[in-house]
Amino acid sequence: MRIDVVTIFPPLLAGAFEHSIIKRARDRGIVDIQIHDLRDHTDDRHRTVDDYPYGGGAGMVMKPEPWFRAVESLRDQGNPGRAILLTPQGKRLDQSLVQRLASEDRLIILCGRYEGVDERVREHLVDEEVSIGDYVLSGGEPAAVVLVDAVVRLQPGALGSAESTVEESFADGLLEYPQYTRPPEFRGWRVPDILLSGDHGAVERWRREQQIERTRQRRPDLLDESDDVSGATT
Ligand code: 6GU
Repeated sequence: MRIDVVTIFPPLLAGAFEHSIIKRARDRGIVDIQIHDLRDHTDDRHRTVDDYPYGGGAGMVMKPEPWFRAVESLRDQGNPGRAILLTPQGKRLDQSLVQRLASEDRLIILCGRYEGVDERVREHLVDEEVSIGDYVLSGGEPAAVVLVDAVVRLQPGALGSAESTVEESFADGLLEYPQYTRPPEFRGWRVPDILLSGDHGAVERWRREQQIERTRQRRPDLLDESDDVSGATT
């Protein structure tokens, strides 16, 4: 998969893609991630990317020309990809949207700034607008890190076998069960006996119950959407 990210703050993104699972996926050739500076697509001495809003009001608006030049120059390289604008006005990201985007063979991610992007970019350049949740970020860059991480870990071969088990259990729409490691007692707090029992069937049943109970308490909205949670095998 190829991912291009266009931003006015390339250094904010570069480091985030040089560690852990994303780095390994890049090293293995599973994903090709390229970061581009929007200002390289301006033609004035000050490399201007924003201007005052028509009609007045606070804040600046990102100009259309640099975005069109940047994305069109990337598309000239062949594969048009899917252009995604990161904005709080977009569709809210969830795992099913991540899965759909992960199945594209190229994404071009545009990091908008919070105050706004000229509407012609949305209407005539971008294929889709995405938000990562109902809160305000100063720009799309942290959202790009979130989106790229979520998409890359779904690429075949990106995860080791230990990591992919975790992925499966969120895929059923439930929160994770409580995890423990050694020591068996820490400051008087003991690991639940059942986990030390060696009874694998009992451990599995306990974990399932914990997942359901934890989801009921913290995220009842997920239970409505999740498939049959009974664990029954007909
Ligand atoms: Cl994608 N951008 C900004 N600026 N704020 C956000 C967001 C994106 N998603 C949630 N808040």
